Amino acid sequence: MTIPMKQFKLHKLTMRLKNPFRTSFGTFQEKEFFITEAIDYEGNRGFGESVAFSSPWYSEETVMTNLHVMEDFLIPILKENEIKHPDQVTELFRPIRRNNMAKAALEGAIWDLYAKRENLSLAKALGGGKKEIDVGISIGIKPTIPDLIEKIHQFVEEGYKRIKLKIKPGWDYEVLKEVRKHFPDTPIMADANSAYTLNDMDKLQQLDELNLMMIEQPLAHDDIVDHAKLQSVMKTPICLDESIHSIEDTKKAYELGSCKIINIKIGRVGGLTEAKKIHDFCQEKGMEVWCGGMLEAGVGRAHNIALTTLNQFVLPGDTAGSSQYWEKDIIKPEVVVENGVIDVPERPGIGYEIDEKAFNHFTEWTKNYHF
Ligand code: OSB
Ligand code: MG
Repeated sequence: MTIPMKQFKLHKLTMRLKNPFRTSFGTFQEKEFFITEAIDYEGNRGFGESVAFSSPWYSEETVMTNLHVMEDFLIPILKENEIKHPDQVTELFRPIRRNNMAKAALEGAIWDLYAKRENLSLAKALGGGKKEIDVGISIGIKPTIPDLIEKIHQFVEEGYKRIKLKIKPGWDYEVLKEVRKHFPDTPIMADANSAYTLNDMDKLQQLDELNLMMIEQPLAHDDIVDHAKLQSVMKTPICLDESIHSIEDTKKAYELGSCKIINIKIGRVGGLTEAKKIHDFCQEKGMEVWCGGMLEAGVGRAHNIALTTLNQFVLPGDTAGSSQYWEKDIIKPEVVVENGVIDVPERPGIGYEIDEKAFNHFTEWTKNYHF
């Protein structure tokens, strides 16, 4: 059995977040991205989403490098090779260095197409068993502490299972301390997006007082050595995000003791197959994982939900409901969170349909690649 691919499409979309999302490295509001579409001879359509941002702040990839790499290198590889199972795609793409978000965008569409052809939900195709998943929410840096407290109240009320707060030098210990006073028992974590160095050791160690679930990526985006030094003197678990691009990175971080928790993002690690490998390794070692977010539209959100059904995703992820981000999402139904839980769809593939009207509204152009 092969997956006989007739055509690939790249759809370029632009959507606008309801509210600006502020991190230590910059503020997001316009979101440009690609929806990838893999089509077979029977008319089945598999969808993926590219998660790179417009500027190379989070990682070196951008929307435009994704286009260049997909169009000039990755799609030609798919054209030349017969694919039996989506697991092969990672291997086929291996000669192309990094560019993991570009790879994941295409691999995701092939996984969805594969699952639809097999009449399986993407969650089942990946080996996931959960019927529902727990989710938290990530809150950006706010103008004032009262603004932040109000937001947290709202999300705790809505039932989100944990609150993640973005921090940076000048918006850290004092803010978190005040938040803790208002929410003594809420599961709270902090994400620094690489805003600190080992020179800030004292400041970071102070966070140990606040009973945080974890601190995400406090140090450099490409470091695993300094994180090990920091973890050895901190009680709060360190979670790595930016530093982990592969199963190899995961093994090294584990051996060095650079973190106790891993945030798995499908785009950052080059696709669902690699994400699953990281998951399996962490499960074997007893390291907890959760699924991160990249302010995705509905297709990317659906992929995150399917991945999170694997057992070692024991901590709530960042895949909040569609309506937290968008006036209108591109899928139907939209992703709905009730009491901090998403019901995993059982329909074939990603389990959500493209809302053609909304999709066309946000699509700037589409390119076709015939196989
Ligand atoms: O570090 O997880 C991150 C948003 C943009 C870039 C990086 C990150 C984030 C988030 C939000 O924390 C995740 C989401 O809600 O999709
Ligand atoms: Mg992060």
